[in-house]
Amino acid sequence: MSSNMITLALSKGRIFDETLPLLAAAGIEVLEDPEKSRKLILPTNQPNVRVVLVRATDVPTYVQYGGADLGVTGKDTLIEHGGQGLYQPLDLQIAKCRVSVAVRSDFDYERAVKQGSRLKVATKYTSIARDFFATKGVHVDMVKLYGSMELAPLTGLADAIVDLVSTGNTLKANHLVEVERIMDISSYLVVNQAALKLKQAPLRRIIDAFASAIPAEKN
Ligand code: PRT
Ligand code: MG
Repeated sequence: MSSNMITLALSKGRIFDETLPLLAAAGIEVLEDPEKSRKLILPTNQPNVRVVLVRATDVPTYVQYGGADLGVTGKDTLIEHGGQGLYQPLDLQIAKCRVSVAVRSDFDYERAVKQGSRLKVATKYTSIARDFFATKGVHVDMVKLYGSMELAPLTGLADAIVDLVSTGNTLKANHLVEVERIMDISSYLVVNQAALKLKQAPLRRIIDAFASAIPAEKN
């Protein structure tokens, strides 16, 4: 990789889509559509800027170890990763959702929590879930999953799930109800700390352009 090349790590889907307007504000246009191309490295209109496509959960890792100079990642993913080696200059206010506790509509969550019995929790977000239930003083047996958390309470794998909720339609479709809201989530710009020193000017230009293009908070 040439030393003046800037590599941005993005995941396909909502993060890629919602980052495009921010890139446009920096004068950067991605030249290929990730939904149509099988390429993992996408060129841009700027010869020294490229985009690498990685799994959402791998974005912080790529940036931490310098596989990418910067990336866009959900706060959920960032918390689970730990954030080591990452400069987090901007809350981009995109890909918004929340982390919540959900249970089957026929499960008495309040009672289970009050009784002090152990709660079986299935989640991909073990770190967020552990912290949350520890603060509440609720003992949990954690079941780590990598997807389709909604299935866990329906099959008896768990009493509760900790998962991302946006519209709530997925919960509703699976007869689950949101019983606690743990935190609000949005996506952050993360930058490799060494890259920020070595490629300060071009990275600062991108960070500043992103900052100027962050969607206004709507209330
Ligand atoms: O999908 P894949 O397994 O490849 O990876 P991923 O799920 O890690 O990535 P992706 O692209 O789905 O999500 C990337 C980031 O987008 C997450 O880390 C969040 O920060 C953010 N985000 C925002 C969301 C949602 N909104 C969201 N709704 N991520 C996931 N969802 C899920 C939610 O868990 C539910 O299962 O989408 C489903 C639909 O949500 P409802 O409530 O609108 O029905
Ligand atoms: Mg997903």
